[in-house]
Amino acid sequence: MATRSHDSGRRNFFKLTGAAALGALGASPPLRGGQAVAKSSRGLPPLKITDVRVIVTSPGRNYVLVKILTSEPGLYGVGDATLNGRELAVATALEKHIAPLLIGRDPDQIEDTWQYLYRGSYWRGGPVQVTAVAGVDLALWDIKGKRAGMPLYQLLGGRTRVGALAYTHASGRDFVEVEDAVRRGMERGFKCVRAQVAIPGLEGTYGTSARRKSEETAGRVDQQGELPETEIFEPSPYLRIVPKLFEHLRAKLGDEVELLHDTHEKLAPIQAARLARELEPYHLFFLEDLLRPEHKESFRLIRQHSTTPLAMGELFNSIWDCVPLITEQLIDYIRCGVSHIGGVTAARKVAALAEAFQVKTAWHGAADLGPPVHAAHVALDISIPNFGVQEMVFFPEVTREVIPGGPTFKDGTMDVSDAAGLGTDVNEELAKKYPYRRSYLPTARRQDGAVQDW
Ligand code: CS2
Ligand code: MG
Repeated sequence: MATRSHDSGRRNFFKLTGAAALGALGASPPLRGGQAVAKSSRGLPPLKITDVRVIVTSPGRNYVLVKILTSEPGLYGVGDATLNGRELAVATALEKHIAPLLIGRDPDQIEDTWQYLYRGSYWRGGPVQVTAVAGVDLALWDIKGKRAGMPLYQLLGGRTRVGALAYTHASGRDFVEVEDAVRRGMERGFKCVRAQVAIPGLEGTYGTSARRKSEETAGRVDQQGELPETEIFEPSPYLRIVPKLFEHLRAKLGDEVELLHDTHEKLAPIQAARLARELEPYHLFFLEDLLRPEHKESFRLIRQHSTTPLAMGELFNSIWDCVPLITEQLIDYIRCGVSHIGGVTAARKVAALAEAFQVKTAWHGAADLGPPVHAAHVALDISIPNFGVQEMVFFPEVTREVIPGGPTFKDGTMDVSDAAGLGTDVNEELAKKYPYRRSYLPTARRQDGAVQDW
């Protein structure tokens, strides 16, 4: 019975390779005769995750940060896992469900950890789980960069450009206010400006704050109420006013400045097709989030009627959400937020998929994504071939004190330093001074009371 001895030999082989595989993947193999398989890369000692701290703080607005500590004294990584209006759901997922899985793991095994957390949870996907995984992923890339003594963009393949073209926000209660705000953005060096105008007669319009001048709100998601404010939206007045806004801006500002607009998921497919076509004469850089994320197939209808460049994706939570729009080239810019798509590990795959279909990146860079995410955005932007444009915000001083570091802005472009890792950090002591405050994004309804996407 040769096979049997062979069988026992084969069984031993699989047992041995299994243990070795486990060892290699950061989960410490059962000790055999007291000898664990020591693993080192480039002579670096094996590393273990020793602690995971979830920091919920509110310097200016709520943020959730993940600090991963390792067995190497002083070596830690910081990631951001902020999900506006659902911060504590993500923090709890991290503290109660994910952190216990990380202790003892090898932080070097970023891809395996991503797969383990995403697929290993069986119930996969969705903004809460994916944002939690992204927070861990960002912290692990931060650690790997510090370990390698390299900034993230170098780990991702080095520079493909000197800086990332950035855009800012301009908004106003009327055309003149928006025009002035765009001019202020241009005076600050921006070559690309997103323009939003209030809809007369309607209570609150996305991207426009009745109370403040636009750049004070630039990127800032107004510190929202303890309970959601309700805005009223009607598509007809919106569809009438937006083309007129861009007609006014082109007449006053000329064609040099690149203009963008965010419809914020508010229209039905044929309304979106009409708006995209009526904006054609004003050559927008892109028109963003025309439809709800559930209506991806309806982008075909918009493409049939218009050549206005389209951007979509900040509500996507996985590369699989992006596949149909990218592979059918139904959009020109993919707009995921790195912390909402699953971190650097997921975002670089989205960028690679997009490259193959001539789709560019325009990562979602609003103020409710923390500085570590913005640092990751720019590291990707300056190291991929298919970068399009980067949304940016100026974080208030209080935020930068608690979460120091992050991209810089000069002459219309963003860049990151050569600090190892993400180049951002968290001041845990200072963070305690700004306790979490429950706050909700606004909601929206039609005039007849029906729920409308905000
Ligand atoms: C917006 C965001 O910047 C954008 O493109 O869509 O400001 C968005 O409204 C917020 O991030 C929602 O939390
Ligand atoms: Mg948007």
